[in-house]
Amino acid sequence: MARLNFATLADLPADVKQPQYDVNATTSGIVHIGPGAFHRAHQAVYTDLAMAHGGNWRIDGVSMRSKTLKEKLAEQDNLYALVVLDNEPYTQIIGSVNHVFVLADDRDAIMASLTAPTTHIISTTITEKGYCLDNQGNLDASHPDIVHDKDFPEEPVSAIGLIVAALAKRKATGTDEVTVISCDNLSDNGSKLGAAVVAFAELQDSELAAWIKANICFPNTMVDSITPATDEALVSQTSAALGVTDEWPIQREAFTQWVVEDKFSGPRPAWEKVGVTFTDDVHMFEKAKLRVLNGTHSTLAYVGSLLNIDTVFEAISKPEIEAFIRRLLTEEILPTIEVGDKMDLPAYADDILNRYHNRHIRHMLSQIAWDGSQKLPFRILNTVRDQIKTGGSIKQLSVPIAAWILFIAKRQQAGETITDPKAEQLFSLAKAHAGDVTALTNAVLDLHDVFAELTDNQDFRQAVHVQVSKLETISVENMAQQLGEL
Ligand code: CS2
Repeated sequence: MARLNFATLADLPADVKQPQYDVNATTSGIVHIGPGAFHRAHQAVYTDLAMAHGGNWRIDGVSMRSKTLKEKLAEQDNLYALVVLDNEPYTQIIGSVNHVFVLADDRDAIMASLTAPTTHIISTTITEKGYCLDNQGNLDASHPDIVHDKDFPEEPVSAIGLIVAALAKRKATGTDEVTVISCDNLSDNGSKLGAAVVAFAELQDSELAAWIKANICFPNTMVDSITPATDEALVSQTSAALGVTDEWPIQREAFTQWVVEDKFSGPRPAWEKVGVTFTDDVHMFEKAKLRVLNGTHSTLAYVGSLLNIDTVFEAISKPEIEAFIRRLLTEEILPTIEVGDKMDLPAYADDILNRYHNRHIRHMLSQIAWDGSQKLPFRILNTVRDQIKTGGSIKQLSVPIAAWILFIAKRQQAGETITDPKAEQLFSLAKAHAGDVTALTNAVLDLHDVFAELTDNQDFRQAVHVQVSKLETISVENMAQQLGEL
């Protein structure tokens, strides 16, 4: 079968949407660090649509480690299919990715792109762990990658180090019209990225740090679209439907949302013309999304794993689980989110649960379960803190924490792995306390770099222990009682 590329675009089925601009005649204007599935389903799609309104905004992707994306897309002119799986499915060819670089092999090309006067956006989807932050959300100067980049600033291995190296060169050449945009699921993502970049620059050159603070904007954003990982089934189904081979299509739900703080230090694509919301206050949107969607996602991931459930759809389709998620939202998550009259929060939560009921999407709980030590602080623990501050209940918020601890124990005892920067430490605790979940719970709650001051909060610790003892014996048969009692 022929390959998806510029030459075969004309042969695609008529109902496949295609770029509405001359892709070949358009050059790069964005460098994106971490061009994974979410980026290619979200920002790269908005940018593809925006280029129909003019401008040179194609994207040079920078893979910090994996070579796979570069290899697979290189064979197809960096084109790929976006497959929207919903009640009204469609397929759209995305042309916005211009180059894919790999840090280890393409440093010169990456730096040339980052510092080009025509590059006006540097964006990131590097996941929570990519920011190298401590438990207070500040740059962790002791992080191995940060230590390396301080010693070898010309050969950075962290996104923070790479951005600072690029900004240093842009300061020297006077090409300051660039905005750095975080597209990750952190609270105050742009502010945290900017502070980490300035803090790292300060370690080397206080004048550079001052210049960055004065000249470069780091807008906060909220990003949202459920994007399951690409699997072999998607590759074969998409290639069959297109009639040409696409080695790396992307699947996504129809819903997509991007809210961006209107704070730029240079030009940007006409994103407002394709549905992106620009506002002065992203905070409400990102708090609602992180806590309502990502908080319940992580809860489903760990509770579902204890019940041997594979997907979001299967988990939310169990009435006992949906009833628990609704109680968790109504009683302990929604009360922590101030929206005034700007948002109908209960309706927002209902919409998100309806999205979970999308039977066309196989969103693996095992994918959502990755990086719990990095995700739970933003998705659950900040909500716990707010509830404690107001004297609210944390009984049900303790469930995802308890389920995460049991998830670790279960995976370790089964000889399976977990994806988490702290996997080795977590597994060593699980091994040391095998068969003693009380001791394991105490050991995990003692992890100050995850729980910060909650480590010493006895009410929180007790609440987690209570849920551990209930969830330890949870099963599909008794989950109504175990979850209903919570
Ligand atoms: C998910 C997110 O994998 C996960 O942790 O919770 O990727 C989620 O699908 C997106 O934030 C939805 O916008």
